[in-house]
Amino acid sequence: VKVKEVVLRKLQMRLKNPFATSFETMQDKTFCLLEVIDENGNIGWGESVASDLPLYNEETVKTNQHILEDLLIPDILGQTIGHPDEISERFSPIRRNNMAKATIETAIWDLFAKNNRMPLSQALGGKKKEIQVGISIGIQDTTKALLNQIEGFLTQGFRKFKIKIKPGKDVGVLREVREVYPDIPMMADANSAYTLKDIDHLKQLDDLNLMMIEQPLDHDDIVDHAVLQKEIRTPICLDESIHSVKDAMRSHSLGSCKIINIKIGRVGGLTEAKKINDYCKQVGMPVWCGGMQEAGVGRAHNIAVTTLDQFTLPGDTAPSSRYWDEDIIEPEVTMTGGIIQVPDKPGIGFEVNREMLEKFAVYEKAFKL
Ligand code: OSB
Ligand code: MG
Repeated sequence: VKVKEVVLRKLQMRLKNPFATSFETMQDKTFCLLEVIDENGNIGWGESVASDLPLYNEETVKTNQHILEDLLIPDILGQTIGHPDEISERFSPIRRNNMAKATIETAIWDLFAKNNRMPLSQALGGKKKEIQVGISIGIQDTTKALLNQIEGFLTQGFRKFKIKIKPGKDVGVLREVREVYPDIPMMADANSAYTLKDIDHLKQLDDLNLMMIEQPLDHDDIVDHAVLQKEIRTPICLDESIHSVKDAMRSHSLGSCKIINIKIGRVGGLTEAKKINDYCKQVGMPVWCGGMQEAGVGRAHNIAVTTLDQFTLPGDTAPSSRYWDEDIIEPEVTMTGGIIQVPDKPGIGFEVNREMLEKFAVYEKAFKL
């Protein structure tokens, strides 16, 4: 792959409904979308999962723009890249900024797969032809509203129900849901809303037959999580705390979690995601693909990575209609009975709809040799 031109766009899209977590309520989403063009005129796409405010991690749309425009784009422009696995090594002197790095890295994976006329899933070594899909449900004002949401998503066939929680909207709410739905595959995501002072409170989750609790403690912690995991039976799944395969190794040896949520952006790209897949397979730790309310390009990369063999649990890869009236890709991602078919076209397997780019772009800058 020889990189001839890169176009950075910022897109602003309105979510169908506001989405509430323990750290924010999001209605409008701004994100960076990267188009990487090679000497043959092939195009690769990458979508950043950073948003306006640094509330999930430290990155934002503006820090992405800085890192991409001033450092990463100039670094790859004009370069010939033999294999996308080289990119993460190449970017490693720059600390963190994993979401910015993943934006380019994923675009180059797409380009690499297209140049080799193979689906991205296959280029990554993924074998699944279809993937199981779960749904992430934001914090609702009332339990009745939550039950209504679950009912609708059950009808659509989702295979895992992840319910966002925070102090005051946790054990009681989940208990009511369990009474109505004794058997659904259910889990909770706290997005770091608790501390070790809440151990006795969190122990009550053990009666609810949850698949896991995601990131109950600090975003940067793997020590307290190990303490908590010894006290509760419910498996802990780490999200925010895992940025690399080394973090996965350390968390495994400390006993900080039993499951890992892999987000391509958070770990700096597909090569690192693959490494985590391979390590977790070795030690028997299940993984699944997390979501960041991506538009179609990000979701397409998520579908591809989910085809790797250790992604044994349904991911947060709900179809386009979950968040968007109009998505930026064609065809939209669709789901039947909780299953998404993995595309068999080259690269991410979806086309970007240029009309939608026109409609949603609030910024565009081209970088040429
Ligand atoms: O913690 O997984 C999370 C969305 C924004 C930030 C963090 C998270 C989430 C989700 C949404 O849970 C999952 C999805 O994309 O549907
Ligand atoms: Mg999470």
